Amino acid sequence: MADENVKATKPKKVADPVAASIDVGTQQMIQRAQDLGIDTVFDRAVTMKPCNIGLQGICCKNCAMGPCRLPLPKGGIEGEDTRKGLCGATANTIAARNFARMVAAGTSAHSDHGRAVAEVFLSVARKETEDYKIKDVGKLLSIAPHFGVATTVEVDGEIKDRDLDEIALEVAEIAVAEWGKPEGELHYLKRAPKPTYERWKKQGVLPRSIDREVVEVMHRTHMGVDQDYKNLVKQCSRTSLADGWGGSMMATDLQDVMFGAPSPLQTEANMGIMKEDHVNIIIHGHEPILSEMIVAAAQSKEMVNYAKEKGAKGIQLGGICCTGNEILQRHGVPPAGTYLQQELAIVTGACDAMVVDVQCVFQNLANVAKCFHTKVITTHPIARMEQNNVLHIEFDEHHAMEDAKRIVTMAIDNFENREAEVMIPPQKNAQIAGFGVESIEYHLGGTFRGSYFTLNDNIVNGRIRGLGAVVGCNNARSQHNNAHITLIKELIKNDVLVLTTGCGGIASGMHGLLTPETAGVFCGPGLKEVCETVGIPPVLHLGSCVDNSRILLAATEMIKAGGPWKELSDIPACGAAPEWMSEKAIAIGQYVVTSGVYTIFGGTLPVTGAPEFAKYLFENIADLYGGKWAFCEDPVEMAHKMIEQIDAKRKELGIDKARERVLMDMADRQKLEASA
Ligand code: BF8
Repeated sequence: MADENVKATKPKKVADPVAASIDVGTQQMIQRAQDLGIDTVFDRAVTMKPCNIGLQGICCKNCAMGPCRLPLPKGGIEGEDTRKGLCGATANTIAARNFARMVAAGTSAHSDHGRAVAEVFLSVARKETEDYKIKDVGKLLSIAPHFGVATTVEVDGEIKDRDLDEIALEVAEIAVAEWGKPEGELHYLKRAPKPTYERWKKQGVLPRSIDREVVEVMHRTHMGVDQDYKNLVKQCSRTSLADGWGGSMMATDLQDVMFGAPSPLQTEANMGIMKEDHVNIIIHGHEPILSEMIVAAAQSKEMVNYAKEKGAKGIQLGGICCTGNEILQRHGVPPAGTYLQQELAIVTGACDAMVVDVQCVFQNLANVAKCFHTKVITTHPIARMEQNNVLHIEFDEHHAMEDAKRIVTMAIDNFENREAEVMIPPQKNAQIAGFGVESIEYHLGGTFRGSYFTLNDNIVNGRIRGLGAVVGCNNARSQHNNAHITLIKELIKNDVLVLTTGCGGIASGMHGLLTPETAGVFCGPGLKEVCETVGIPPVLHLGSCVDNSRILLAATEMIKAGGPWKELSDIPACGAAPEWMSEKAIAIGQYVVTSGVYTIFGGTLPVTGAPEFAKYLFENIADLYGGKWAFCEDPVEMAHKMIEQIDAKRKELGIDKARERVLMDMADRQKLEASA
């Protein structure tokens, strides 16, 4: 009896806030939640251990004879790997199937987002909506030829510009068809450098249509279909290309057409952007179709005046996750935090409404909101929540502004209902965001030259050692933001220019790495010189996760501008997702590898339980595409693995000596001059 009492009063295990995040504001809010008896993802990560077999990718639950679990013995396997499921599926098959399903899910998420954007664009082109317009005509004209749509027409022997409405309609119809066309291949694949495209063709991985590749993954991974891990990986490549060079790329482009291509702008990042005396609306999710309208509604005089009538000084918008990145890039709306801070934004007690659409949204938001006055509003027909305190206001592009105003009004009306003491952690940092293919060209190429020549030149001459794309999520299994920031600092210290997207971008902003001044503090001498000369940060934020397509196209522009590289796999560049958690990250990793780039993930990778399959991804796949997967837990070691790859590429290109010259100090140079 006495023992039972002891059990009943045993304190609940909770996270150590300092061990959970490197951000002081986040630590404060974790502590506050714990003081109020509210559990957050950080606490749940302490109390719930992950399944070790699933973690290694070797649990098969694709039929009702299973789940079959094939644990890898502690000391590994010597000789033949005889592990098999009831049907005989090997560890390789099981891990490859699971991996393929992650690629399919990630591709679906990005591409369904892209489809929604394409459909809204079709409504615009058909003039069925007043609320969305073509904002960036230049972008439309630049992408039209990639869909095979002419932008000029010959009339009586004279070349004339085609009617814009006609171009828009053709582009929209062809774009929408990319998801389900019965034959052919995706139009955008030919945007890749020719040798890269030819490799894909030779390997038979040119995606036909987006939906088809995803369906084929689901078929091939059904019980008793594809039982050759190499053949499954081939379909992973084809499907992931349908994401990176398909759904994601079209999402980015058509969003730019409707909402404008981003250009660099200054703002702030972290929860400290919320204001006690303002109505705070946090926009969370991924599709900017909704968030664009909320921004417009919240900035309207009518809504601002209404907020003032209700006793607030104004309306403060903040973003979480990638929809936050979308409105950051185009409007300078500051991010309130990364993926792991979504619950904490409510814990401030100052969040009057959290408006969500799709992807990366915790169901626990509803539970946290029950402890405060916050209204959680779901807006997407495919993403609702079962809890009864969640409101659902379905957003429809045909009356988008009306819906957005309804949501903003609801948030304003809720301002006076704040009950708990408001506690907004003051931490925030200034940042420059809004980079893209066009703005990198402008900043590094100059207005006259307008090309990637300067970037190429600085890589060839060694001031910039290479490029590192540091992208992706946070993961509550590791210290929030630590791996992102440690990795990025180590890369820029070693003269690697960093491109970032997703929550990696938000983390960089939160920790002050997105300012030009960062160069003087953290960069190696070569990168510092370039950044200070052209006035850019050493870490360039390129947007949301679908905007990884901007990184692919920036690399393609480098090839077009001329240089020692002919295809993507020649460029001294690497990709990394040090804190990944989402299936979308696996899809991204696979298309980056298939595009020819060394890609390293941190945390865990669900392939390690099948050593032969893992070896295929870590080594052999490079023979097919030039890129390969890697895995490393420690962010400093990860940086050095990337640098090693970058240096190896420099050597292959014969530009390794140039860098040695750049790194000579003044005394070395004088010695050299004296001896000459
Ligand atoms: O698409 S980086 S946690 S928000 S999945 Fe999600 Fe990962 Fe953040 Fe953006 Ni991308």
